[in-house]
Amino acid sequence: MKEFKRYLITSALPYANGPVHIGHLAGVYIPSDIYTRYLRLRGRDVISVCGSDEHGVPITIKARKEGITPQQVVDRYHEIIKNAFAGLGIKFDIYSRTSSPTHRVTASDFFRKLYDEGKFIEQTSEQFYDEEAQTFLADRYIMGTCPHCQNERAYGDQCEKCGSTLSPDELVNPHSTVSGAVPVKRSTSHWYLPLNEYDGFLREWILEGHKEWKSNVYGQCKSWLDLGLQPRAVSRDLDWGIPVPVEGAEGKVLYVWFDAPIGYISATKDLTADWEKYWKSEDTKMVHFIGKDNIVFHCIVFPSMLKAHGEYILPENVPANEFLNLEGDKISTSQNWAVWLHEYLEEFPGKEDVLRYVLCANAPETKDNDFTWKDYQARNNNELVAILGNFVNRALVLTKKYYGGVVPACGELTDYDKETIAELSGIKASLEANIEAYRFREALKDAMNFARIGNKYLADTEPWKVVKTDAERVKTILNIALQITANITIAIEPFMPFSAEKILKMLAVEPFGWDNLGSMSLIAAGHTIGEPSLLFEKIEDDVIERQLVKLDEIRKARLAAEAAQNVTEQKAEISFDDFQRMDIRVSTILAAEKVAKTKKLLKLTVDTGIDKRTIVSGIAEHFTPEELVGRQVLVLVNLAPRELKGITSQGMILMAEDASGKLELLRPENAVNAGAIVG
Ligand code: B3M
Ligand code: ZN
Repeated sequence: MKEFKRYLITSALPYANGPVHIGHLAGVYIPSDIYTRYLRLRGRDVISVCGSDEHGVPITIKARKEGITPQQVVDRYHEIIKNAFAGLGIKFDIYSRTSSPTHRVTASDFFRKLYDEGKFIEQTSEQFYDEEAQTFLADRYIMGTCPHCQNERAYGDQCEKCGSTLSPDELVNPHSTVSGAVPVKRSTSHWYLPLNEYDGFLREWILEGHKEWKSNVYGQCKSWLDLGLQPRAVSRDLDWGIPVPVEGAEGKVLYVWFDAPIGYISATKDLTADWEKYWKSEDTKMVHFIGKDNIVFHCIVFPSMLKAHGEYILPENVPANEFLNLEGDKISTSQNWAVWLHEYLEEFPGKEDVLRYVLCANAPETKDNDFTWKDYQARNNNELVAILGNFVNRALVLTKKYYGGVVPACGELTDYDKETIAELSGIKASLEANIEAYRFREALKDAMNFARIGNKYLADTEPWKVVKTDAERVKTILNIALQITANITIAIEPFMPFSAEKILKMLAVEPFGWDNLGSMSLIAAGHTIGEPSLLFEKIEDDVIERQLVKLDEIRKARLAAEAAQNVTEQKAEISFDDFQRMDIRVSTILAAEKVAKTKKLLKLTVDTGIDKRTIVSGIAEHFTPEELVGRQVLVLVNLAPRELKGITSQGMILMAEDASGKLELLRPENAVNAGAIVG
């Protein structure tokens, strides 16, 4: 295997259109952080770069929705995301952003070099255009039915339901997500990277040269190549993004997937003046951590760009993960179905490592996985508290109790001691092999094995009993238990850095290097340890219950929103005369009171302009009498009178009700005289 001198770790740049959730963490950021921390511990030359992806349609859509500018959107989420990562101990050497000046120059220069060298083709084509909003409809600006799975809400670049990559032309019944309009075709010209010309290079580099890649990644690349690559547009007609650096390209910006991966280069430049040694030397091992929806961009598109550019290295590996679901449903930012990192950090202070542990233990490395709060609780209580926390606590508390915190000397070893030590010394190689092959779940099990074996060692040797009969023997037992505890601080650091630090403090020692892992002489006899405290605490049912209630409320809100979209079919046709026979007048509510012994009925006195009359209306559950008095409403005045609870109702108040039960009274936008005729 090739030996590399340095490592460049990249993690997918999160779109700054929303906060980061557990799906992002399990898929990308926890694995990349584990890998980077491991390399740092081993003393390797490693940098880890990330940053916000601040261009593209997801940002402009969010801005439109909230009535703010794209810049305000990215400023808000950049801060939230950056702080949340730091809060969970995800330690990048730089967390940059693609709206930075360095990035603008780097991405422009990259494009310009390829342009000058004739690496693009320019093509005019007919594209969907929204005449109402006066904008071309690329990517997420257009929605329609997925030709593969019939999902009616597939986007112009991707179907989120079945995961297929789409182009707007493939959508059935396309419509604009900006205005809802049915788009027309308009011609526009763009620059394309002819991916088809890179087919030979990609086949040799991936299919021949990287058979060791994860099978999900390799498989996706192979099927892309087998389907045949097409030229891919690298510009867009948008007003948010990096302007295409070519004369006559007004109104055109770089496609977000062209500029975003160049963000890895810009971030490195912002980190160090020595950036070229990471990007331009074959001695650098570059690894891209991403989720499975980004595979094509990192394995096919970006490498083709890098190849076309010619000065940069290619990734050595792209260990993409599958998806994490939440309580059985696909995580979705737009549907608010997620556990948000910034909220978790607020609600669970001090439990950063619990989330890191659970998301790694349950990471979707080979298939989609499910996060459930019950599993979170069980792993905390049965694994972190019962195994890791329990062992460390016993070793430290017993040392305090028997020796006032002074580490006892190790005496003669029994056969059982030797067996235990032999078992421990085998873990290091397995842990290394697993991390280096991106099998972090297995690696975490290895790390936890130190605690498992330690726990068993104390249970089998029973120092609390032996102390009454053989005080010398107990010194050896606790010396070994403390050496295991010291080993734990090394083994768990990549996974649970907060706990590793806590244990180091309790042991009152400085951090150890990776090479020390497996050593049984990490803590000298005579050293005085610090104060033991609990590493983890049990999570009670009510805490989990609260999270489930929170999710239940989100689920209900989503169902209501979906119901609201279910429009009832049009009624049978009527003639103009039928319509003319209805006399609808703007009326003012003069008085309102509840009808006794009913829940729904209100007795209203209204001024119809013609007369003052009584109307009984079933709106008591939606409005209080006080909020109605003085309001203008529309009344069907020539409806035959009806008797309701002994009151004669002379007309009907008009209102609108959606499928979710939301009800609104109709009224003129501005006040008019009572009696005004509607029609
Ligand atoms: N922002 C997409 C995503 O979050 C994208 C990644 C860019 S990596 C260069 O799925
Ligand atoms: Zn689909």
